[in-house]
Amino acid sequence: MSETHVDAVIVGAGFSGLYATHRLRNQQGLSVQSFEAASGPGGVWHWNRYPGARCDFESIFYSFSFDEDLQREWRWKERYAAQPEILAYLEHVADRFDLRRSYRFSTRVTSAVWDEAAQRWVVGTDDGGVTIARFFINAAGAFTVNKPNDFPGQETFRGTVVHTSRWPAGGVDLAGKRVAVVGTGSTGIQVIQTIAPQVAELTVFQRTANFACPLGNRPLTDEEFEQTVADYPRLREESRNSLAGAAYPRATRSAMADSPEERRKTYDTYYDGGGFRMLASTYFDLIFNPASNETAADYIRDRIRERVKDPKTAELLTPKAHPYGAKRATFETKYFETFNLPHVRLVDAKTTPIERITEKGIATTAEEYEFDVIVLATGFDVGAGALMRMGVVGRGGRKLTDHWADGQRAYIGMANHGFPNLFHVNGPQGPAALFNNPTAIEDSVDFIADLIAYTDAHGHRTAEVTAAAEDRYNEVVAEVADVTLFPKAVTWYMGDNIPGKPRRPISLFTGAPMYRAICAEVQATEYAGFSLD
Ligand code: N01
Repeated sequence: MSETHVDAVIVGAGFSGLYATHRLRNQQGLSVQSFEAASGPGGVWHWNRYPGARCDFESIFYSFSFDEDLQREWRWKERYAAQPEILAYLEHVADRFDLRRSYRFSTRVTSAVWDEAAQRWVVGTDDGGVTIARFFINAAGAFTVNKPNDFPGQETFRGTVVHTSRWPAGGVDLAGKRVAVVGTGSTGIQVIQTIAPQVAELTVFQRTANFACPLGNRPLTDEEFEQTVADYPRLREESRNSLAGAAYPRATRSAMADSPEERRKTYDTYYDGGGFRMLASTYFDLIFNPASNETAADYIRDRIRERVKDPKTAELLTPKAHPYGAKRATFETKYFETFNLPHVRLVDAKTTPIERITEKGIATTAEEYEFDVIVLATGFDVGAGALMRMGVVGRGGRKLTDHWADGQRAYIGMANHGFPNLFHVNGPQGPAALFNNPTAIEDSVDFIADLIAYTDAHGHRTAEVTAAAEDRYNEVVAEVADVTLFPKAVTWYMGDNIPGKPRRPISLFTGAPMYRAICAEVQATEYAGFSLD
């Protein structure tokens, strides 16, 4: 395959890569070569086809805002879209903006090496191609690499074992089967509540109970949709200036300022109100003040106990080990009632951990269980895991994996010293853990595109963050994390779910407004923290 020369290589065809391709090629007139390992667009929504996969941000927020016609014409069917609808939406975006022609699908980037003399990235792919680019855009996503398998013996299992993020496109036959689900995070909860009615026996292996709250999904009426479209300019503006990047009512009071009766009323309103409102719209200090947090945690515990009939099962499902919200908030639809069904049982994988997968099923330290299908909902090596596997080598032969030996980090989530002209969309230490992703992605891509335009307009060839700016930002991320309750939990927010991964906040835990203010300040000061040559 011959060498191709372009302005920018973009890796990924999820929300990030599609918008980066559109912005740089269609709006900025750059030549672009985009790559995607999957056979089509979609990113996480291509891979995560497990039963019940659905977004827990409302469709009207979890969507692009960059094109008014697109906003008007895509009629979301449900308040919270399911995976097939989001995938169809992203395919529509790819077609509508003619993005597919810039992509080589089913193609992995295997090397990306900075050529100092030419001031170019030399990008190798597994189809044997070499692409030379001025800019390298990492839009490969944060939930791309699965958590490594904890359980030996998987190859001996006589039934089917499947990780939720590699669910076969043709599905897995679960009807009348004895099924195990390992994991009760966002994914496990969605799978459990969805498959329970289809299977003969369902056994859930739970290590940590979860503060799941009702999602509040339902069909979106024509009236609601039309009203939203008419109101979009305000809603999008408000979203960008709200903590979670979605226009939820803003919490203005401390939980400590209310009486127990007033708090109960507030939590009653938002518990059933849907999604992240329970965290974002009740009290502003839930994630800072342990006493305030405990009031919400207690409320949710009470609701779980009310909903689960068997007191022992209810106790096991009641979270006690971490503050509410310190592990990523999860949402459910009759999840707790699932455990009232006679064919559903809960195994305490904390007290009796899973030791291995056997020929017949799963062996814990206490017992061996027999299954036909084992579903692993054990999560991801969250962060730039995909990029870490692309063989990235920067200035002076420095490997990105060495640069990140103590943990992944990036100045404003977008750039690393020693890796000129390489930018991450929503990368490590960006805002994405607390910021509705499509909106955060648009902000990140717009910043990168503006920086490239500025670099070109001023006759520079490279933009590279200084070591001092990267270090200082890293300190800020740690300082912010320390005033929150996130470090009090064992959580992927801190890298804890992967054995041996350095403990470091995966994100800047300020929410959208402060992160946006930092980026605006960097832009207003003509890219403070970057050295332009
Ligand atoms: O992964 P997780 P996920 N033995 O890491 C358990 C996004 N998402 O795929 O908590 C037994 O949260 C683990 O137990 P513990 C969202 O951001 C979004 O569910 O470590 N159990 C936990 O219960 C989410 O946060 C949507 O003790 C083991 C589970 O596996 C992120 O993706 C939908 C174990 C893993 O939970 C990841 O969610 C779905 C072991 N050895 C996902 N190892 C939306 O709605 C792990 N576990 C947008």
